[in-house]
Amino acid sequence: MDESAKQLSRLIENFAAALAEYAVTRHAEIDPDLPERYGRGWRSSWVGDVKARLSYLAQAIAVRQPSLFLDNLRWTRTAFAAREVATEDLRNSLVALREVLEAELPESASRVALPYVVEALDHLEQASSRPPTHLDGSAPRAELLLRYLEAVLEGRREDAVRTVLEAAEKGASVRELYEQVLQPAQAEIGRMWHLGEISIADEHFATATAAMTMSRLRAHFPEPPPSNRRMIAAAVGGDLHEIGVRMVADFFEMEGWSVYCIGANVPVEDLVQTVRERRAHLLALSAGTSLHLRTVGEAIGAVRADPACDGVRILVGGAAFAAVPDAWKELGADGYAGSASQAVALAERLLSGR
Ligand code: B12
Repeated sequence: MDESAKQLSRLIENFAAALAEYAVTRHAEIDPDLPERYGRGWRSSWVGDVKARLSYLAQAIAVRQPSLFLDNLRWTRTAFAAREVATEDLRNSLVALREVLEAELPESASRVALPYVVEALDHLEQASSRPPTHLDGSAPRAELLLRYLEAVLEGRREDAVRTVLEAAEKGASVRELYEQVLQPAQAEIGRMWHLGEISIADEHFATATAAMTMSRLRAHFPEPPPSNRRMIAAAVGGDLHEIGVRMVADFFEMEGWSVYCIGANVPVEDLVQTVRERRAHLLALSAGTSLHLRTVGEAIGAVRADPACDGVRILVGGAAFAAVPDAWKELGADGYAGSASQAVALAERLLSGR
């Protein structure tokens, strides 16, 4: 990662609370009706929102991808629209933020940061704001996916789990059930949450059901081929998404690898220590949102800096990379894969030097 981009990214994050306060004050000057329209708590909710936006800006700067900030703005616009918040309010908030960054950041910093905000402002209203569904009637196992999702959304956990287990008993492979049922079901849950169609509680219920289904599918893992490869799978510190990283780990396990999956939210020091102690051939690092991209880069830097970790290959993945699949290069990884099955294929290729 570029050192000056990393420093600016940290600077913005460290001052996000103060910058957000200034930006909200300025927003209310631009639009004096704002407090009245949003009522009690208007200030704290806008400050929270702008603070989050600054964190996304900081991440976009860390990986030097303005499109990432624009992607977050579009994401916010969609979430706002679903909750009847006018895009005009988002635009004014962004205009206020631009002015505050210009006034408060040192000149050398605002020269880098401002184009990100200006580009986002220029393109905010372009492109459809409604994310497409992940349910594709012509996809393999579409009907099973629907039955599983319906049971989850109706709160029938055991029915949901059984639906998938029965398919496994009838011969469906665990790999297919992971990638054709559980993953799109979770993605659809995320889309529905984004659009305000389901609550956080519904998402938590769905995620726990997916985790439970995965655990029960272990009984259906195929006999693995022999392998002497070792891998570690983890999601970086601060990232709470754990299903993806577990899924990746399980795919490697099914290929016979010796797998040490340490799940979500792993601090950098523990990651380095684990790679060192386990003499892993591969480290699979996951990030569920773009809020954790810089940490991915820092974790990779720390592993690379430890001579005892020499030779370990590092793959990155997770929903954070959906909008910036090339960011792995800036972060210093050896590669990126968009799915667990692609991760296995890429790892085999990297380790056999092909
Ligand atoms: C469940 C969930 C949560 C749960 C996670 C709980 C848990 N125990 O895991 C909770 C509630 C904590 C959560 C919180 C947040 N979430 Co969330 N979450 C999800 C959701 C709905 C499902 C995640 C999941 O289980 N996916 C299923 C797995 C199998 O898919 P996957 O992770 O993509 O993994 C596959 C591939 O990506 C790949 N892969 C994954 N890791 C790796 C690693 C390597 C090395 C490789 C090669 C491949 C690879 O292989 C996997 C299998 O094929 C997603 C929606 C989605 N599209 O995924 C949103 C989603 C990821 N979350 C999102 C957001 C915004 C957030 C929050 C910021 C919300 C907020 N404002 O608070 C917070 C961040 C919290 C934090 N600090 O991490 C956004 C991210 C947008 C973005 N691009 O940044 C998403 C996409 C929702 C959406 N549609 O907007 N979330």
